[in-house]
Amino acid sequence: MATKTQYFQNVNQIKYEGPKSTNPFAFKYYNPEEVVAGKTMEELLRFSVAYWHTFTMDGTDPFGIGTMLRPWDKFSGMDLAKARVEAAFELFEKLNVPFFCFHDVDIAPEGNTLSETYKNLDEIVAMIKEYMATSKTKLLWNTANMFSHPRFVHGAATSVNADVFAYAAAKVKKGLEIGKELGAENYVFWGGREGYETLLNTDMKLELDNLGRFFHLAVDYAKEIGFNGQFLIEPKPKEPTKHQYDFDVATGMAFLQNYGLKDYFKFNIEANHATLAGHTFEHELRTARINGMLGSVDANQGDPLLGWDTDEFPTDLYSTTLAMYEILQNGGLGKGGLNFDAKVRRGSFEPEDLFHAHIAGMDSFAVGLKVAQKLIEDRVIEDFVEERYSSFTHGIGKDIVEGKTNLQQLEEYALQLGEIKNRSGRTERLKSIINQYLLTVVSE
Ligand code: XUL
Ligand code: CO
Repeated sequence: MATKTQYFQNVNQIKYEGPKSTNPFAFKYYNPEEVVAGKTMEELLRFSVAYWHTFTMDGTDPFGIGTMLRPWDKFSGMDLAKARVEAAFELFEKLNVPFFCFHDVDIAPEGNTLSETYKNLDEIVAMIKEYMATSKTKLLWNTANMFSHPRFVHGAATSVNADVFAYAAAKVKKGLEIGKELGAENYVFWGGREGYETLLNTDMKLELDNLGRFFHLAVDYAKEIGFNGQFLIEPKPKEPTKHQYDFDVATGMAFLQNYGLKDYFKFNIEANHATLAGHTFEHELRTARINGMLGSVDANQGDPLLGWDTDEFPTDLYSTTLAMYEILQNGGLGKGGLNFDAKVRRGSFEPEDLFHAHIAGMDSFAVGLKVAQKLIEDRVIEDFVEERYSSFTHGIGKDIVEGKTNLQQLEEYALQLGEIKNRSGRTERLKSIINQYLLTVVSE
């Protein structure tokens, strides 16, 4: 049997070696088999590699051309697409990740016609399926790229041009077929150009109605072909459009409710999109969680000094802790996972940087998981919050919560009140406790 081409010859299987290890190619905190909260880390964290950032992104930025050294770049066209599949499964296996994600255009080049594009996709999907048959790595989700090609200049489902709507629909139809073929756990919609530049040339109502129609068509087709993946909307407030319709979880929820779609969708929450919307990562996770709509996560982080979607690998332990707190309180992610929608910096251009980046991200979420679990086990936040809201468990508070009062009764109650006493929210105390837990878990 011919030996497989090795694209990452310098890197062997990445194993857990513990916090004292100085081996750059080892996990220090992510131990896939370790049981936390009754499940293994692998089952709870469900890590996923993003095909686009790891195998197709070349480091281009608005001021310069690509910098990435990728051994598969000696090929072009379909040969390049095939080499990327080989490289991808080598990396998945060496990192021991259970999932990956892709856009249609990441895995196969677009042809001159839609039929040619389909042909290319079919060939690569068959190859991926063959690799998946002997690999543990499954497809977390796939999606259609409906924002890069010039035809999507005015959007896809919200385009001014009905031909573009039809073309986008065809891409999603194909995407659902691919998702079914490869057993995808979810199907994602990120509305890259589903928004507007200026209201001066925009029929906002028609665009939103069309977006609602588009999602219904997808839901109907999924039912028709028996695709059982969870539909996910990935909110983002802006970039590339000035105003994106899926601004944040709350806006997305209102949209889904308006168009009768709420039962068919959950959210894929990306940390850097949350911060672009002026929220914290944990705010978006909480908003989705308390509404039963937390589906999956694009695990990355932004940079407050830059302010755009920098898609950095997540290394901020405070943020991974608060994120894992939400995820654990959600009872895990179900069909979702932690997808590293993250790219190595332009200066980190060597192939091995892809491993350093994923190891950093996986270790950071493993720490977050352990700290969050300990906080929950000790009921640090729960007890504090329960006590803080205790006025709603008896007397007038209980009546309010149970809907047993009205404005007149509340007025009578208020009139006989003396001086109202409030208690401290203890923000700083709570933050210092979180630091204590973080430092204890990390040094254990
Ligand atoms: C863009 C982004 C996308 C989606 C999938 O900001 O996050 O990569 O995750 O289209
Ligand atoms: Co994303």
